[in-house]
Amino acid sequence: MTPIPRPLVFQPAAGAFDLSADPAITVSPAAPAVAAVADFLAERLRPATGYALPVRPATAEADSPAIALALTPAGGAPDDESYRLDVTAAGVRAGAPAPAGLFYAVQTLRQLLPPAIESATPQPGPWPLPAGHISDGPRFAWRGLMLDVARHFFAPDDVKRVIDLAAAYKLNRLHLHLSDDQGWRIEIASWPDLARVGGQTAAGGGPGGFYTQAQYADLVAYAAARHVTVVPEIDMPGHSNAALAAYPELNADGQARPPYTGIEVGFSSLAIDREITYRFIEDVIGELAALTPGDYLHIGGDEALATAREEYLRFIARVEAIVNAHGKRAVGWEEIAQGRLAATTIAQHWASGHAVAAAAQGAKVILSPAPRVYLDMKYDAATPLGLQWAGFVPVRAAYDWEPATHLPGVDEAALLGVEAALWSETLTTLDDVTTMLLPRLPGVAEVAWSAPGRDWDDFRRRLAAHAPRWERMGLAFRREALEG
Ligand code: IFG
Repeated sequence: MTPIPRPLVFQPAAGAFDLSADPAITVSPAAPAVAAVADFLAERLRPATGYALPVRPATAEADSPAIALALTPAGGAPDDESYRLDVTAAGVRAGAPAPAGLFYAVQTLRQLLPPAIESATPQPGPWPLPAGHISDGPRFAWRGLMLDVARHFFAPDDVKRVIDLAAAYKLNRLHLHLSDDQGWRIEIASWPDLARVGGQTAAGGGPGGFYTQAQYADLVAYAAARHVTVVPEIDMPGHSNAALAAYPELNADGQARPPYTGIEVGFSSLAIDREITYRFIEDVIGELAALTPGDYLHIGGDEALATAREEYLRFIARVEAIVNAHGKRAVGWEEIAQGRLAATTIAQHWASGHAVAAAAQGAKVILSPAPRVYLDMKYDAATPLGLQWAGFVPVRAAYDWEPATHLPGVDEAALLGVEAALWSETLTTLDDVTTMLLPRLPGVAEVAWSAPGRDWDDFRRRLAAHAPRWERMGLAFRREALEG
């Protein structure tokens, strides 16, 4: 069955390689980054098969059956995510110019095996890997998922399950929406009440929570081991009530705001005209940049309805400069394109109509069109969870659209890629999260990875075959949506 995302070139052949040969997983070179992919593969295959699948350096021996992972050709660009995968009755060979490509070859291998391979306990098998040739690589460099951990907080282990799922479908960005009106979710040492006070509650009034810096760093490392870059977002100047509740001095009137547990938007603003606000931002961005190896810091900028336009533009320009001073590229919701952006700044399109202005000034754009990839939208009227302000988003809506022509005035050259967004006003558990992500996220992943000219009927058949995989992974999903 052709994998999801569909590979660039997929040439099945007769026969299969059977894992019962208990092959070694060989690496060349025996470099840590290659061994890490081999270990990841071994950890995926050992539980269900019970096979040893030892990882060892490749040797000249051609006789032993092996799953060979090799960095070839040498000297490839480090951000090259392409790979080749060849399966014959004698063995498996994966080659890629950089470790990410080998990681993606492994994600494809998982899907070529029966769904039972995703079981955490020994299964009877057999474990045939169908023979064939694949050469593959992504269309877009930015293939993302945003998780809103501010409206409701999700524990680190839940976020790790989301990272596992995103990586399995070759997504490479996890945008964490860390602050909003209802919660501040990351410990900032120099402003301790942000987490201590701002992290105490959530939408609906339930318990909040926050990531210590150690937990955030652990999530960043966990994501990096799966070739996912974490993009942290501190939303400002709006969507900031949690910070305004923690520190009176951040409010224009010097009065701390009460914690907010509703789901309205657009009523909050940092005090644009107070210098303390920019010391606050400098400290927050400084600590977050130090914890974030990725090149990007997201400054939010959406729905700043309580901020005067001129003040908003001055604010965004100052915050962008602070981000750049810390060696990072600024990302912002598309409203930031009302002002002049730095050449490296990225605008994220959602629904507020500024992406054309961003592209017109030469900024790069990430597409997150709400009617397509806001996966907090209900699938249909019968969906218990989610919102519907952007309309229903059935599986086909998330899949059957073309980024290059989606926004007239924003052509492919301006696009960095595509990002699904999962806002959590109505989501409180990991099951809630995965029920909204599955089965729609694989469709968005294919939009972001695969070549133009995709076909819904073909995809729909491939997608149905993934439900047994999600079951074996222990993930809740909306089965009804597969019939849609
Ligand atoms: N829009 C708001 C989000 C969230 C969303 C829910 C953006 C950029 C509606 N801003 O999307 O905070 O409330 O679907």
